[in-house]
Amino acid sequence: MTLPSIDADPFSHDVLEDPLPLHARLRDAGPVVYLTRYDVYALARYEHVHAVLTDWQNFQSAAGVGLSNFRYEKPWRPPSLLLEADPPRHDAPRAVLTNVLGPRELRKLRAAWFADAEELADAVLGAGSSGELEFDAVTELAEAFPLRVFPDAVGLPPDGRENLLPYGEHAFNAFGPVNDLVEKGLPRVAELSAWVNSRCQRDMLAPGGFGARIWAAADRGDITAEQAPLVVRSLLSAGVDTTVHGLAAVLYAFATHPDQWRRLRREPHLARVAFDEAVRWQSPVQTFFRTATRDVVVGGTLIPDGKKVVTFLGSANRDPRRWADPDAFDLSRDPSGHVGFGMGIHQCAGQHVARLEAEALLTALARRIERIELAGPALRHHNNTLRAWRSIPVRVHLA
Ligand code: OVM
Repeated sequence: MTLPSIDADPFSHDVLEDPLPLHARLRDAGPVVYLTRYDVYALARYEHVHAVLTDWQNFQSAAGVGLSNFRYEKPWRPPSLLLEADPPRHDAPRAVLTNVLGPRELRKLRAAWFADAEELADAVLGAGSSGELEFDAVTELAEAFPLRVFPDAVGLPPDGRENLLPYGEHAFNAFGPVNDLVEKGLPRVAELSAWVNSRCQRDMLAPGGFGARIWAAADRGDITAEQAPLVVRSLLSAGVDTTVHGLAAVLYAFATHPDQWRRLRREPHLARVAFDEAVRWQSPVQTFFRTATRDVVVGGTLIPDGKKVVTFLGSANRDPRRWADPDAFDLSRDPSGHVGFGMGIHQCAGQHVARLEAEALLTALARRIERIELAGPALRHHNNTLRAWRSIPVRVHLA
C-alpha cells in the first residue's frame, strides 16, 4: 500500500480558522498520511489516534509531544516530568498529580466553587434583575471563572496572575512549528518563564492548595524535592488556557443550540455530559505528537523509528467511523471515549478539575438564563494547538 501524502499546513491561519475540511481530507486519505511540509505522519481517524495514544512503548513522549524532536533539538524549557516523559520516570510525578487533582481532593472544593459560580453569575448578569443583556462570554465567563477559582486552588499569591494565560498560550503554540504565532510569543518567554518558575517554589504556595500538596508529596518521598517545582509547573502550564477554551466551547455550543440549552435547564444534571460533549465537539486541544521508538506498523503503514506522528484529536472526535452524526452537539449522546483529554497513561490529569469548573458554572447559568444566543459573530483566536476563541458576543434572556 502506498502512503498518501498531503502538503497542507495544519498550522496555517486558514486551517486554524477552520480545521474541519483538512480533518476530513486526512481521514479520507487513509489511516496514516504523510505531511510533506513537516516530515511527520498524521493520524486523523479515531481508531488510529486511539491506538497510538495508548501505545506508549512504541510511541514515546520523551522526545516531545510537539513537532520538535528532542532527540535532535533543544526544548524551549526543561521538559515536563509528566507530559514529556515516559515510564518509568513519568510514573511517580503522574501518580502524585493524579492524586492531588483527584475526585477526593475535589470534593473539598465543590461547595466553594459552586458558590463562586453563583457569585460570578450574579456579577455578570446582575443579581435578581430580569430582562436581557449582552456581553462577551469569553472574557466575562470562560476566562473569568477559571481565573477566579484555579489560581487560589493552586495556592498562588495574588500578584502576577495575569501572566498565566500568556504563558499557557505560548506553551501551546510551542508544540507547533516556529511560525508567526510562536515568534510573537518569543519576546516575553524569558519573563513569563521566570515568573512561572518562581511561583513553583515551596514558599510561594499557600497551605492546603494543590501546590502545597505537591510539595507534601516530596516531603513524603513520593517525588524528589527537585521534581516538585516541575510538577507544579505542569499545573500552571496546562491548567488555565485549557479550561478557558473548554468553557468557551460549551458556551458557544449552547449559544448556537437553543434546544440543547432548554434541555440543560430542564435537566441540569446534564452539565457534565454537556461539557464532555463540547470537549468532543470542539476539542480545545487539537493535536499532540508522539515519536516512534522503533519501526512500527499502524493501519498497514510503516512508521520509521525516530519519526514524529501527529494525532488529530479534534478529527478523531468527529470521525464518522466512530461517532453517529459527529458534527452535532447533542446532549443525548454518550461522549465518553472521546480523545479530547487524550487517552492512555498521559490522559489529562486535570480533567476532573475542568469538569467541576464547568459543572459549577453551567449550573449557575442554567438557573438564571432562559435563552442564550450569539449577539454577533464569534471570533476565533489562532493557536498552534488550541482551538480557541477570542470573542463570543452573547445576548442572554434572564429567567
Ligand atoms: C505540562 C503540560 C501538560 C499538558 C499540556 C501542557 C502546555 C503542558 O505538563 O507542562 O500544555
